[in-house]
Amino acid sequence: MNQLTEPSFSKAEFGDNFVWGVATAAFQIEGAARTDGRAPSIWDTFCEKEGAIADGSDVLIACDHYNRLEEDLNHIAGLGVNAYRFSVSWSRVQPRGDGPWNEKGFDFYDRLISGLEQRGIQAHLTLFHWDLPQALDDRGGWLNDEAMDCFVVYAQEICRRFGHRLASICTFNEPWVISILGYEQGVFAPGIKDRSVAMQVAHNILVTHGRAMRAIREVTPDLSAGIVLNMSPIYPASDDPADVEKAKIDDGLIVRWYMDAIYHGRYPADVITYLGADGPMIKETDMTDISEPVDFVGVNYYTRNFSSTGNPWDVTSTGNQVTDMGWEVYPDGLCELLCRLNDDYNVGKLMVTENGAAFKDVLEDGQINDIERQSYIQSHISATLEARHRGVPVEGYFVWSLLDNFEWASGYEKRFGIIHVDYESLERTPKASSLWLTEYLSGES
Ligand code: GCO
Repeated sequence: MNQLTEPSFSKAEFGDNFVWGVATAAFQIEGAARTDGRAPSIWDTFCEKEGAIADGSDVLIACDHYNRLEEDLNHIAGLGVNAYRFSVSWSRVQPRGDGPWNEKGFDFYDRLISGLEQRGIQAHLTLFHWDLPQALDDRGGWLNDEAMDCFVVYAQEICRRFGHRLASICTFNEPWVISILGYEQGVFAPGIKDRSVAMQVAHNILVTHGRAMRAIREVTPDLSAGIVLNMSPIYPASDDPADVEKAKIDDGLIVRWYMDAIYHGRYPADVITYLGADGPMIKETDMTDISEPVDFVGVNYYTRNFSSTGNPWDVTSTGNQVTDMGWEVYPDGLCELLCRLNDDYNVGKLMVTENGAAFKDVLEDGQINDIERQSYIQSHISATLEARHRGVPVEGYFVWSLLDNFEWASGYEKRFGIIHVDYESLERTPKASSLWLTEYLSGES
């Protein structure tokens, strides 16, 4: 099962304009959490909460990317990718989430974008990858209209300064994770456990997204702008009608809630009924705001899911490989998902904005032979190509992630990087998967 399979695809088949990238997020790699005027985000606060992070870690240093920018840019360029997806730490450029801008924070992203330009690499910027300024959360966060207005101002300022230098901009990364893991399950910041709050946050984020889209277009009408969603195909765990129904609702909560709202301007009726009193309060203009047209949807795909009303699904039962996160390796799910999004929503353009895997790496004689990660990436590139063959306009693929990094509630225990990070010395060591990617992208594989 863990054998490296020969890639059944060639880079040439993707064409010359295909976007090949690696992805990161500010909070997970930058470190320098208290440097040059950056203020805390809700994730800094969450790290201080007893038991919230598996290894009790924080991001005071993380990968120290803030101080090792040039070295990391050289690693990105060395891979041979033509694109880099990164996020901006809002509280670095605007410590309180409103009020004064922090020029030192902007300087960092200016140097980052300049470094990409010098190396001929496209910059794909994400405005919000979960690190809401703590000062805004103190005033009610996503439940407060104020934070929503502040985000629009922040989006415009980023566009004013950097918009003309970007290949794309994304408003929010994974609103499902933000709302459900952060406000219903409470396992991510800010650690709230209330479904009605979670659904209101999910709604408010979509409204904010739509308003920000409009604001971005005012400043930078030619910039490709969209949103990034985490999605998986959901299957019932058995033929039992209760499982079938649950799978339908779970699909509604993770895929249709966002896609129906953005593309059709309404929430799925079955999910609204299911939520009952926990459904969000929707103001008159909200759905029009949410359905502001997007230029692309970014898809973050890692695995598929099974829904069950009984015992939780046993991930080993399919016999497929399982990653260190406990996620089944199922590349066909990516092709299936991309085809379904195209069929159901007629999306103009899709990009796979995150795809990758955590495995336990062994550093031996200065090398990491991460054959399982390499195979994972190959099989998902292959699935992406299959979707293109089936007519789906998927125009980019980004590996998650450039570096091993702070994996949220798992701390530093899970490694997703194609470049290894030694958290003592902060030394970077390219893993076999990254060497393979370089060879593949050079067209010689
Ligand atoms: C995501 C997250 C990443 C995670 C990755 C692995 O967007 O889901 O953006 O930050 O590290 O998904 O769990």
